[in-house]
Formats: sequence, C-alpha cells, structure tokens
Amino acid sequence: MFLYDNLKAQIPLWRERAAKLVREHADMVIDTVKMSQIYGGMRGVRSLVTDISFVDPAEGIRLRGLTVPQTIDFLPTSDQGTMPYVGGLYYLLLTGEIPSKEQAEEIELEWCKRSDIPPYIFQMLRDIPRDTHPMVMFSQAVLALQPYSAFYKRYHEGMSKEDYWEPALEDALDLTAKLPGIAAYIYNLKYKEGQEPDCANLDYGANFAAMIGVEDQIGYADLARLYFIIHSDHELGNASAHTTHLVSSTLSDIFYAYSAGLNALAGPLHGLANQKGLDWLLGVRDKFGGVPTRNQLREYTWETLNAGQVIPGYGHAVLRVPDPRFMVQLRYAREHFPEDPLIKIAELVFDVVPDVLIEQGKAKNPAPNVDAISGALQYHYGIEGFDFYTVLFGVGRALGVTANYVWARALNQPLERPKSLTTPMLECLVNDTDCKE
Ligand code: HAX
Repeated sequence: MFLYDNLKAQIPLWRERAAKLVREHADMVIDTVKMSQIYGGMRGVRSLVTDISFVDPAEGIRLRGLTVPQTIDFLPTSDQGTMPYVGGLYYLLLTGEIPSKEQAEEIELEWCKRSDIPPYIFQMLRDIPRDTHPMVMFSQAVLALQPYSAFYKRYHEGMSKEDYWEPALEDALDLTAKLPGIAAYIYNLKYKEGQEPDCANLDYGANFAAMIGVEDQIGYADLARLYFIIHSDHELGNASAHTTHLVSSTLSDIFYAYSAGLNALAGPLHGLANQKGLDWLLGVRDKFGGVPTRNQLREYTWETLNAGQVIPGYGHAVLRVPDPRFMVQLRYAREHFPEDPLIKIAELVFDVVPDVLIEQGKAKNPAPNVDAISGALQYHYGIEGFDFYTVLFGVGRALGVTANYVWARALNQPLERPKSLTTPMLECLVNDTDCKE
C-alpha cells in the first residue's frame, strides 16, 4: 500500500529529527507563560508540536503547508465531481505529500474495504431515545467500536513501542472508513430515509450524499467533499483535536480518544457553532421576512450582544482575519446558488457584523470563522435537523485528528501532563514571597 510504505520510510527520519532537537536543545526556552494565559484558557502558549497543520493568525490554516485554496487546487479531483477526493486529502495529511490520483483512489478503496459497521452499533443507535442529540449518538457509536481496536489488541499482546504506529494506522483507517456510514445511519434514523451505501461505485463524498438520500446528489457530493476537507484539521490546540490527543496520550486507542474529542466538538463555542450560526441567520430571515436592511441587521446584532450572547460564527481564538474556510464556502455558494436568500443574508452579515463587534470592542477578532456560513450551505441542500450539522463536522475532523494520532504514536509522544498551581501559590508569586508548592 502506497500509504503504508510512505509512512514506513518517513517515520525513522522524523524520529531522528525530533530526537536531535531534544538531544541538542533540551533546555531551550520556546515560550513563557503569563498570568493572563493561565487564567485565559492557555491562549497562545506554544507547547504542542504537530506537522499536520498550522494556523497563522494573519492567514489561516495551512494543511501540510498548503492554504485552503491550494489544497483544493492541488489535490486530485474526483471523477464524480469538481472537488478533490477526500482520500487524497487524507494521504496529504498523513504523509505530507500531494498524492497522485492513483494514491488518492487507493485510500478511497481502502476505506470502502473497511466500511462495514457491526450490526450491534445500529441496534444500539436504534435503542437510544430518538430525541437524543445526534452528537451523543455519534460519540457513543465511535466508543462502541472500541472492541475492534487493533492497537488495543496488539498492546495487550505485548507490542514494541517501535511498532505502535502500525496498529494506530489500522485503527485510523477503520474509524475514518466507518464514520460516514454511522453519521448517515443517525441521520436516517432521526430525519429521513436514505439509500444503501455503494462505496464500490461512489467516492467518500458521493457515497455520503447517497446514504443520506439528499435530492441533488451530484451537487451535494461536491459540498460534502469540500466540507470534510476544510473541517479536517486546525492545528493541535483546538478543543476536539487536543482532547483526542490528550486522551490517546494515555495509550488508550483512537476509539476511546475520538469519542472524547467529539464530546468537545459538541460544545457551542466549538463545533456546535455551525448549528448556532444557522439558527442565528434563520432568526434574521424570520424576523425581517427575508434579507433585512443594513440598519435592521445592525440593530438585530446589537440585540443579541445586549442580551449577553455571542454572534455565532464570528471571532476566533487564534485567527485575526476572515477564516479562509469561510471564504471558500462563500465562494462556493456564490458560484452555485447566489440567489439563495440565506446566502444573501450571510453576505450581509459578513458586511455588517464585524463593524458592530469592533464597536462593541470586546472580540479580538471581529471576522467570520468557518461556522458563519457552513450551516447555510447544508440548509441549501435540504439537510434536515440542524443539530446534525456538528456530526458532519465530526466526520471531517476525524481526518485531521487521526492523522495526528498516527504520528503521535510514531514519534512516541508521551503522556500529556501539564502542571497546575493553586490561587495562593500564584498570589505568592505575585507578592514575591517565599512560597512552598
Ligand atoms: N460575539 C460576541 N462576543 C464575542 C464574540 C462574538 N462572536 N467573539 C468573542 N467575543 C467576546 C468574548 O465572549 C469575550 O467576552 P468576555 O470578555 O466578556 O468574556 C471577548 O470577546 C474576548 O474574546 P476573544 O479573546 O476575542 O475570543 P476567545 O478566544 O475567548 O474565544 C471564540 C473565541 C471562538 C470562542 C469566540 O470568538 C466566540 O465565542 N465566538 C462565537 C462562537 C463561535 O463562532 N465559535 C466557533 C469558533 C470556531 C470553531 O472552533 N469552530 O468549531
């Protein structure tokens, strides 16, 4: 397999690069920690390492060095649409190399071979009360796959540290292969009947479009590919990636770890913001019976802020410019359905809300993030159940976090264990008194 051979060749070199850095510069100070950061959610503390992606505050995400537009332009395109194969993106994330079409298709084929879902998962999902949030169902289904973990099995049989990455890769491929089928099953159970999977003839995006029974399957397949690709990774410090990384650093396998990561994604300040973003846009549409005037939208924005709420889809912990993932979705919507009233509202919001947030003077970044428009695109294709949208995010995010997971095991990254202090200890430090820990 191209992927396996590529990783096997690369891993010793990366191990040596990491070992050399530690050997020769063990005491080098990379960053310092301020009081405001300790109390401020560790924003900006440079204390993690990943080569899969990097978020430049002034530019946005680079996936293995490629900007979002470059990623879309350079990856091989699916024969069934205009967007790249999701399998090609996975090859890029795992190896750092742009795949050939054959290499991308090999991943698609590998996913197809591994896509069967044990029947007890479906039984379990059917037994969960139907009004349960789909993220709960999704996270439980991922956790329930754990008995199939190759890593767990090999570890308990007695495996050398050198070999961790191999069953980690097996599990990563298995999990990412099964997620679209699980997500589609949840969708069909809660909202609408779709079709049987057909990965022998359809790629990752097209198969998902078929499984959820969307009307415009060709159009939606392209959006699904785009959506999974742009949601795949956003460095290691974001809550879903970091949770997965932390949990798997105990050497619990990716099923335990990504189930936990999904629970982090389910929060309204993270992945749930796409559902909240759409709610907010629909609130605007319903209040004004369509696209409002600029003044009406300004007032509506202030009403939300004055009620002590955030404007979903705006602001970011790292970014300081409009999120390129927002821009690429806006471009997609302008190209494919510019007359959609919700897209027109999203465009007006992009024009009006940043100025209001600047006027309010709180948000460090008044610009839109990925969630400011992603829900509106799903809505255009008739995807029902807004609470399902974070599940879609979870299918995409798995690509990045599992790539990180494979490399974390390949580089034998250790158990994560930062140090905490008490409030009196910090007060002692401030007063420069003799304090004991
Ligand atoms: N609307 C109103 N107020 C906002 C705001 C927004 N969109 N964004 C930030 N602020 C406020 C914060 O609530 C904070 O207020 P307090 O001082 O009263 O606590 C202040 O501005 C400073 O916050 P910040 O430093 O600019 O932002 P943070 O790094 O603390 O938080 C968030 C980043 C993304 C959580 C924040 O911008 C936010 O809540 N945005 C709305 C929710 C959202 O869109 N989340 C999705 C983010 C992308 C993502 O992870 N997707 O999964």
